[in-house]
Amino acid sequence: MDVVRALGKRLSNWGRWGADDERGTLNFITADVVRRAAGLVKRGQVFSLGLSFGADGPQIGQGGRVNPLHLMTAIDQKLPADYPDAFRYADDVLVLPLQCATQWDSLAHVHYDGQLYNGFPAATTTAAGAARNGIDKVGAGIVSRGVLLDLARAAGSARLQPGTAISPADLERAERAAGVRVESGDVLLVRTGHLQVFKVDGDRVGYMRMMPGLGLACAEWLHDREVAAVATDTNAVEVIPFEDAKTPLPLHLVCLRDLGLTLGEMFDLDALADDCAADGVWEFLFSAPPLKITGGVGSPLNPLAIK
Ligand code: UVW
Repeated sequence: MDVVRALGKRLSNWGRWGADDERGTLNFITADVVRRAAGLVKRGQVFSLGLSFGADGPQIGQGGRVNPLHLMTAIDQKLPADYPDAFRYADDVLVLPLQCATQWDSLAHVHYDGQLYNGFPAATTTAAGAARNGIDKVGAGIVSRGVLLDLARAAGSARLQPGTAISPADLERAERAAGVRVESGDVLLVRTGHLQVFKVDGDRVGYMRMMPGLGLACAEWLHDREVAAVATDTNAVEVIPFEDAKTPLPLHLVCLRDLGLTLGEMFDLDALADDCAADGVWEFLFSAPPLKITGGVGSPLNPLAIK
């Protein structure tokens, strides 16, 4: 943990946007950034980057995370009131862990040494939810320029192998391959190809337990480039097994708690990557507003990329 503490202290954004800030690096998404992102829509083609929320999702029950339970509460119902007899309706209910499929981790998701991002006490998260840094605090986002870096393609492979730690040099190689540079306020999407372990192989355990991902050294790169949020096609953004077996989820700790950098997980980037490879354009308007779940530490999503 000493490495995490030292790096977190050096890269800390606490106080940068005021003592009450609960948005962290999303503050890099200025009105100018949004205006320029809107200008990237040329063909009007929309890509859904979300997995479906259903019983056949990727979860294996680890840590209490299960796939969604979808129940019908009304089928072919008619209202008892004085509606015309021909009117019928259906209703339903969904029970799900907020982290079960494509999602944002809010800044209340992880902490160490008793403090969340911006120094709020970890004890502000209770059975009632996150009073500080909850996902509801970023309801007006997250819309910006999206940049896709396809690390698998840049490495000349369909998928990076589980346990592959992505370095800043790897990110820059993918930038050069795409002819794009990640800039202040961007949402960075990193494709590893690992989602195919679930989607193509149907191997949920293989998908959820080990994965390629960002190494801890990428935290400084994300900080220097003023990335607003980062998302990948894996369950953890960062590499598992961890680079130091004694320090689990170090990138989560530094990014969420010290930088205030929102993390996105289980994004389906395959169709978008194919399109970007075909037209050579790796930037687009990106929109993935979280649900305003009061005190939520995450939110399920259907992110969109629009080219
Ligand atoms: C944890 O497992 C704590 O986090 P995540 O789902 O964000 O990888």
